[in-house]
Formats: sequence, structure tokens, C-alpha cells
Amino acid sequence: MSNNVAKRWDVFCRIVDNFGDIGVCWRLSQQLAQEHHLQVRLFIDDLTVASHIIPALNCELTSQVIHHVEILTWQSADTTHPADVALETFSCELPANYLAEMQGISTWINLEYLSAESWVAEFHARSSNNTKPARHFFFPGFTEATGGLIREANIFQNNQLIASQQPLGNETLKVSLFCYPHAPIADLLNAMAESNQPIDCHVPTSRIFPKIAEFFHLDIIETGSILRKKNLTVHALPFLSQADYDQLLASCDINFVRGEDSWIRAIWAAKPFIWQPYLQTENTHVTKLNAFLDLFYADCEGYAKDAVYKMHLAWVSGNLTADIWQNYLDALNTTKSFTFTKASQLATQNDLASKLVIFLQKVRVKV
Ligand code: TRH
Repeated sequence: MSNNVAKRWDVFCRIVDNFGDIGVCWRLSQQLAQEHHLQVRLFIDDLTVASHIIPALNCELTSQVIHHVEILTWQSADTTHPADVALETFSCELPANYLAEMQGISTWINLEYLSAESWVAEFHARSSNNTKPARHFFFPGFTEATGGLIREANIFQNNQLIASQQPLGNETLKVSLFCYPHAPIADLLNAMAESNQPIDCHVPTSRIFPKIAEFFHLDIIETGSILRKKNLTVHALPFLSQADYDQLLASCDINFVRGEDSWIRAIWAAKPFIWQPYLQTENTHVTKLNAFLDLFYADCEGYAKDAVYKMHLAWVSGNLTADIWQNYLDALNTTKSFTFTKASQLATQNDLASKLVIFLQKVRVKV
């Protein structure tokens, strides 16, 4: 069968942990529907968790349309009409009955996790013919030879606009904090309190609230609380919508981010950021971190580069000193202009959704 037109896309999302899986799937599904005018169905295995990322979601419904995407439960995977493209995300394993109906109809793509490691370019766009239909592997990445990064058409410009609206001449540093609870959070809060300039730290609700409560000798922290110690003021925020979270990142001077999706959002915010990779066995997350630092900061000036590396390695190793933080702040002006330049360069590359669509046109000559 020869057919280049792949209009109907099914995206499969299994929520393994936290919000990254659904965060990526929801963002990508909306982009495919709204920017590429495709008919997108998003199958989700856990609507309750997903409703944190898709606030309009009604968990009682097995099918609903939100922002031009049809959202269905995993159980309702329509096996009689598989789509032109079945996008399996993060090797989540397509439902067996759906898979059985795909032959001759669907192109099967597995979207992999993001990594800056050099092997990604080599493995991107490879296919395995051991399955029926063939399975194609799509690797996001930071270079042209990879599947690219998720980036909505206007996000970079929108973020610049938000950044330009921030008050000038304010000596208070605005920081956002989103990280895993095993990070040295008390060390960071202490270092911020001891910094030589005032810091406003904005913390959206997450599993780190108990750590912050402990630092301030409180039992719990409520959303809306404002907590102070020396030069540090912590603002406890609700868990934000993805759009509001983007706005927060764009308005801050430094962003602490984690996992996969918030990491990329920090890049499009184009402000200095500290990334905490998802913890993996055998220190794989440190390998991933170093690969990213080497790629992103390759051309950064020596002392700023050194400060960025030391800050990241202290943050992932669980042992952060006030000196490392102050050193990072001292290099902030250089890191700021460097981050902006680098993010601007990355924003000129083709984005992941566009690359997926182009890739589909190439592989879908024969199904
Ligand atoms: O939540 P994460 O840790 O997600 C993931 C998953 O754990 C996944 O299993 C793992 O493999 C992957 O990391 C590497 O971090 P991430 O990817 O940053 O996802 C968080 C999402 O939550 C992202 O879409 C941004 C969004 N978010 C909001 O919408 N509002 C908020 O207030 C915050 C803090 C985040």
C-alpha cells in the first residue's frame, strides 16, 4: 500500500512516575493537533494523575475532546480503527489487541526519552523489522541529526516578551524551584539565606514541600505561605498550569528544573537554569547530566562554565555548600547572556513535532 498522508495519529501514554510522561504527551498531542492540523487521539492509562497536567479533564469520561485532542482511556483503545500513526511513548507497550490490528494500516513509532549523549544521533530513526508492523525509533535530541526538542511555534518569542516585562533595577533575584526531594534542598535554602543579595524563591507545590517545612521548623506548608530567613523569602505556590509554569520560568532569573519536560521549558525560558536529571541506577543520570553540560556549555567562558558545572554536580551529588552557590551567583551575568545565546540557537532548529511529521512522510511510503 502506498500512502503518504498520515492524518490520524494515536498517542499512547502510560504514566510511570510523576508528571513528565503525561507532560510531554499532552504538549506534543496539542501541538500535532493545533500546529499540524492532525486528528489526534491521546490514550492515557491514569486520568487522575493526568488531571494535574490537564486541569479540564473529567476523570469520569472515557472519551472527551480538549484543545482539539480527543482524550481516551487506555482501556478504550479502538482496535477496529487503528490510526495512520501509532505513537508509542517511552516504550510504554501498545495494547496487544490494538497492535494486532495495525498491520497494513498504521505506522508504528516509539518516541524515546531525551538525552544529550552522542549515541542518540546514531540510533535516531532506526527501524526494527522484527515486529509487525516495523517499529521506528524516534530519539529527541539537541543536534540536527536527532529528533529535536519539543517547542511550540511561539514559545520562545512569548517568553522573551514576558522576560522584557520584568521590573528593571531590582536587586532581588527571582528563582523558581522544582526538583526531586532527594536534592540537597536544606543546603540550597541555607545558601540562599546567606547569599549577598535578597532572593525570592518561588516553589510550585510538589513533594518537596515537607523538606521546606522542615527547614523553617514547620509541620506543613500551605499554598500561599511566605516564609523568610535572612536574605531568603520562599513563596509557596499551587501546582501551576503548564502555561503558567512557562510564565514563571520566563520571569525568573534562575530556574531549578528536573526530569524531561521542565528541563526543556527552562531552555525556552532562556534564563540560567540548574537541571536535576531523573535518578537512575548505576549513576546513569550523572552520565546524562555530564553529556548535557558538555554539549550545552561547550563554548561558555571558563569561570562561568566552572561555576555551572560545580553547581550542577553539587546539586545531583546531594552536597551543596554556600560557596558553590555564591560562586554560581557571581558568574550569573555571563551565564545569563550565554544561556540566551545558546537557547536562541537551539530555537532555530526544527522542533520535535515538525520532525516527527517529516519523518512520517519518509517512512510511510510502504506500510
Ligand atoms: O515530573 P517529572 O519528574 O517527570 C518525569 C517522570 O518522572 C518520568 O517518569 C521520567 O522518566 C522523566 O521525568 C525523566 O519532571 P518533568 O519531566 O519536568 O515533568 C513535570 C511536568 O509538570 C512538566 O510538564 C511541567 C509540569 N509542571 C506544571 O505543569 N506545573 C508546575 O507547577 C510544575 C512545577 C510543573
